[in-house]
Amino acid sequence: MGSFIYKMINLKKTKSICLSSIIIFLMGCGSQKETVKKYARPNIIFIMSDDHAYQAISAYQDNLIATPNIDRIAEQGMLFSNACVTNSICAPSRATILTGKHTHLNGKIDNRLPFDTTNITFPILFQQAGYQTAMFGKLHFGNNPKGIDDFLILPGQGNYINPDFITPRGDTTIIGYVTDIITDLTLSWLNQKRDPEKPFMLMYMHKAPHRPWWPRADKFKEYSKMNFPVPSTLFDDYKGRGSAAKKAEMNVLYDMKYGHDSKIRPETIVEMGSVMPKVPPMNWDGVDGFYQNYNRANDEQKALYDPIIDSINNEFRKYWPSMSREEKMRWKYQRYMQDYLGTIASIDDNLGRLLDYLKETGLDQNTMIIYTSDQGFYLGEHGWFDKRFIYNESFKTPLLIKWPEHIAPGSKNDEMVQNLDFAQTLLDVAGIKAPMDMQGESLLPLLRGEDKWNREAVYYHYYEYPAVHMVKRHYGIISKTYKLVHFYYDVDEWELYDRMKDPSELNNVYKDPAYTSIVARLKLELKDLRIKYQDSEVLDQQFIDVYRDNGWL
Ligand code: SGN
Ligand code: CA
Repeated sequence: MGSFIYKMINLKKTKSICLSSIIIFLMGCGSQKETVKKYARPNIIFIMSDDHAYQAISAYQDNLIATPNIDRIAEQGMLFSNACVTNSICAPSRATILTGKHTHLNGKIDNRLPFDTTNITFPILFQQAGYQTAMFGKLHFGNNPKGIDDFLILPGQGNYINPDFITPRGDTTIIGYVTDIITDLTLSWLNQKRDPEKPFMLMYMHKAPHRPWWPRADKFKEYSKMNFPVPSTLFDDYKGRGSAAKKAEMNVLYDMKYGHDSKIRPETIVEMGSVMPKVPPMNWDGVDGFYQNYNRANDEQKALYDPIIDSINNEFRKYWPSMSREEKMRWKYQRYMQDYLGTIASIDDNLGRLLDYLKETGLDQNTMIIYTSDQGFYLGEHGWFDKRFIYNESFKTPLLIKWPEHIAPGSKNDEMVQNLDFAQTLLDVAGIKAPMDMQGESLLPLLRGEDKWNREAVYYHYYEYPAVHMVKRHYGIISKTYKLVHFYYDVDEWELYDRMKDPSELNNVYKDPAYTSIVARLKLELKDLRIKYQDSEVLDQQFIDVYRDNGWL
C-alpha cells in the first residue's frame, strides 16, 4: 500500500542537500530568549506520530520504554486515558482530524482512495483567521496540504533513512535520519521563519514508529541488545472471537517478514535453505524488503548498521533451526520490539529538543501542545502487530495536552474522546468559529476541568478490506463498559465485549443469554449513532461498490 501511494506521486527531484547541518548552524545563532508576548490567541503545536501505541509511552504504561519527554506533556498538562479514533488507519485518521468529520463523510475511508481537497480543514480556517501555519513530516494524502503556509512533507509513507520531501518549491532529499530531520525543520521554522507578530499553528508529524521499523543506527545498537516483557495474549488462539480475528494477517510469527521486518538478509535465508518456510523475505510488492530499506543508506551509514545486522543474522542462523514454534514467536516479538521501540527513543529525544527550545525562548507560555498518534498499534497483544481493528490497542490512541495556566498540571481524564474532536477543540482554543457540519465536540471544557460532557459512547467504522492484513470491514459502538461490533462484509457476525469483566477482549458474549438485553439496548444506540453521524447501509454498499469498480474485490 505504501509503495502504491508512493508510485502515484510523481516525484521530481530538484536537489539533494544535507539540510540538517545548515539548520543546526542557523539555530545556534538565534537562541537568545525572546520577549514573551501574550497574544490574545494562543499558538498551537500539534504533534502526531504514526502508529504510536499508548503502551509505548511511559505516562501510560511503563514496562516497555521510558519516554521522559512525552511524559513532560502529561506532567505539565492532561493525559486522556480513553482517547480513541473513528477508523484505525493512517490517512483516514488524518482526514478525520483535519475535517472534524467521520471518514464516510469526508470521503477518506481508507489509505487508497484520494482525499477530496474541497473538504474544509482546520488549517484552512486557522490560516483565514490570520494564523501562520506550517507542517513538517508525514501527511500521507498524496496531495499537498491546504491552508498551510510552509511545509516539507514526506511522499506517501516516507522513509527513515535519507528521506525524500515534497515542498512548495519542489522535491528534495535530505541526508540523515527522518525523525531528526523533521525536528530540525520544525525548529528551524520556529527560529527563522516564524513571524513573531502572528500566532502560529504548527503541525510536527513523525513517520516513526511506522513500519518498516528502522531505528537510527545508535538506537538500533542499543535496543537490539534489550529484552522486553511479553504481553499476556501473545499466544492468543482467537477462540472466543469471530472469523475476523482468525482471518486477519497480522500475526507476529506468521505474517511479519524476515527481511523487511526482522532484518534478516536474503542471503542468510538462502543459506539456511530448507530450514526456512518457503516464504521469500519479500514485502507486499514482491520487492526484497530488506534491501529496499537498507539500500537507502550511504556507505558511511551502512557501516554503522552492518555490525548490528550481522550479529542479528548470526544469531538467527545459529538458533532459529532448533527453536520451537513458541521460541520463534518470542524471538520475532523481541526483534519487533527492539526496532519499534528504538524508533520511539528518537521521537522522545527529539521532542525533548523541541520542548527545551520552547522553554528557553519563553514560547511555551502561550502555546498549546498536543501529542497524539494517528491510531494505536498492537505490540504483540493477541499475537499481532498493525492496527485497523476496533479492539482496544488499535482503537485507542495516545492523547496528551499541555497549555500553561489553562490545564491543571498532572491531570487525567477518562472520557470517551475521539480524534473527531480535535478540529473543533483547536478552533475553540483559538476562538475561531467551527463549521456547523463538523461532527465532534470541543474538548475545552474537559481541559479546563469542567464537568460538562454528555457523551456516553462513540462510533467506529473501518473499511479497508480486502487489503494488506485482511481485517474485515466493521462498525460498532463503544462505551466505557461495552463494545458492540458488526462485521458486515464477507460475513455477518456480531461481537460484544464486556469491557469491565474482560478488558483483554477475549470472550465474545454476543450470544450469551446474560447479555440479551444489553445487546438489544446497544443495537438501538448504535442505530441512533449511525443516524446522528449520517452513516447508513446505503453508504456501506457504496464504499463496497467503489472497491468493485476499481477491481479491488
Ligand atoms: C504499509 C505497511 C502495513 C500497514 C500499511 C498502512 N507495510 O503498507 O503494515 O498496515 O502501510 O499503514 S510496510 O511494511 O510497507 O510498511 S498506515 O499507518 O499508513 O495506515
Ligand atoms: Ca498510522
